[in-house]
Amino acid sequence: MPADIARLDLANIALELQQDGVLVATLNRPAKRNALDAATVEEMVRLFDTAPRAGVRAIVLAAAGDHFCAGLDLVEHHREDRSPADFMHICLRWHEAFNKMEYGGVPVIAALKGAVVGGGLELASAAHIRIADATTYFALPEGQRGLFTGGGATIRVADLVGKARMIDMMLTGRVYQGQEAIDIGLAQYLTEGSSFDKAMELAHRAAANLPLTNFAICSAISHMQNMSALDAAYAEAVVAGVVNTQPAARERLEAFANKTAARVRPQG
Ligand code: 1HE
Repeated sequence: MPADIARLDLANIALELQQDGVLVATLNRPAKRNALDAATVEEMVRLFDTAPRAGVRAIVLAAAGDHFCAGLDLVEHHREDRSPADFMHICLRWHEAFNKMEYGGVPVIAALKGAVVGGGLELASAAHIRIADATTYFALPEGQRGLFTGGGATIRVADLVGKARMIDMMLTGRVYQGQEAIDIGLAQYLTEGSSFDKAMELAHRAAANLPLTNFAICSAISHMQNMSALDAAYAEAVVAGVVNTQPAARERLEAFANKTAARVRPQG
């Protein structure tokens, strides 16, 4: 394991680095259904800050126990009895972690199971690929708890499912699961077996791409969504100028030119 990753020494997220640079990061508070306390969010800030510079080529975000993540640690929140300013700063740290995740340039693939609710859905929505299994369900119970989303749902969940569905989820506590969750955009894959196995398969596939290409895919697209179409087109040209002329791509282009590279074919 690269020294920078080993040095992280996280208590609530277990790390395992595989040979091809796929890092398995497992939320590891199953007794608390992986609820996000302030300490875990700080660990995520450090992890997603470090991984892009440590040669990590893809991250599988997994969870111990039956549930991916129960969202904000409500017990801690109750105990701390935070002021508005305190909780604003907590939310800013969630944004720091999730922005580093979404914009960091390393593919993050979330292996979802059980509850993906509240802040757990905010976390999942910052991943680049979400995989659900038969046990996975999505909800925003903040409305029922007397709370509001604070970890980016108004941006990312609304982006995935649309404003109207997000408002309905919050007003009524509506739960989405199975094929319907896929159909509305909460996840891109629904597996019959384990979402973790599928996440590993996709992570290994993504890790075989050139890192600079993945950097562009996993940061430029998100940045460009925040720009005007005019600015995004300009930025796209600049990014493509750098990525599409990288020396490491020449081998792949040569393989296509001399007909040794795989062709794109329909599946099955
Ligand atoms: C927790 C949390 C939590 C469980 N904070 N401790 N999120 C929610 O409203 C979800 C709240 N949680 C639940 O609805 C359920 O716990 C689950 C559906 C996730 C799991 O149910 P279950 O029956 O497996 O577990 P449980 O018996 O409810 O909980 C087991 C333990 O996990 C228990 O602790 P224990 O010490 O009594 O054993 C629970 O207290 C603990 N636990 N969920 C703290 N969320 C930036 S703003 C974001 C806004 C939000 O995310 S609001 C939160 C939405």
